Amino acid sequence: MSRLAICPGSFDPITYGHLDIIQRGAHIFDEVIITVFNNQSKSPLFTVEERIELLKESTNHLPNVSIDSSSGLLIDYAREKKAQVILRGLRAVSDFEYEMQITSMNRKLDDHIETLFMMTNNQYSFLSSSIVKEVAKYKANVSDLVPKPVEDALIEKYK
Ligand code: COD
Repeated sequence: MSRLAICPGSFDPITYGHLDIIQRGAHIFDEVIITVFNNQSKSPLFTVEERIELLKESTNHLPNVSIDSSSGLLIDYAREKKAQVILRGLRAVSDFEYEMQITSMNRKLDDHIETLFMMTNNQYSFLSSSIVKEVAKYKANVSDLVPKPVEDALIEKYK
């Protein structure tokens, strides 16, 4: 049976931390779908369409990875796609409480879909989309934090 993982997130924008999790997931699963959701508690810099485009440009070297978006519940989306796994990254203890909350709720809604966590690579443990946007806003160099298309898009946004 073919193994499908959903990698959900805001991806506003994708960073090398996200990409690391996606690449490692792509080695384990037959197929990975990166799904952009609008996290209600965040006000995004990039539109969903822009985030999708940046994700496509940053993952076009990964043949078993595709990009999608959804405005519904993650668990409904995963069920509809017949995914076995929801793949998430964990950076630090500070991520844990939030992740535990949404994982517990998702399991209550559907206990057949497993949430799998991957520890971040040490070099990206400090990295978040918010920090990248903060740094880019003040025109500092973000080339070692995000893929090139994202770097260009950030420069354009904050021109
Ligand atoms: N290293 C490793 N992993 C990282 C790094 C890094 N440097 N940075 C981020 N990540 C991981 C995150 O831990 C996460 O797993 C993934 O990458 C995406 O991160 P973000 O920040 O882009 O995405 P989030 O956390 O804002 O995504 C939240 C969701 C959109 C998944 C959530 O809000 C959701 O499920 N929304 C849909 C509605 C729903 O079902 N809500 C839950 C009801 S219980």
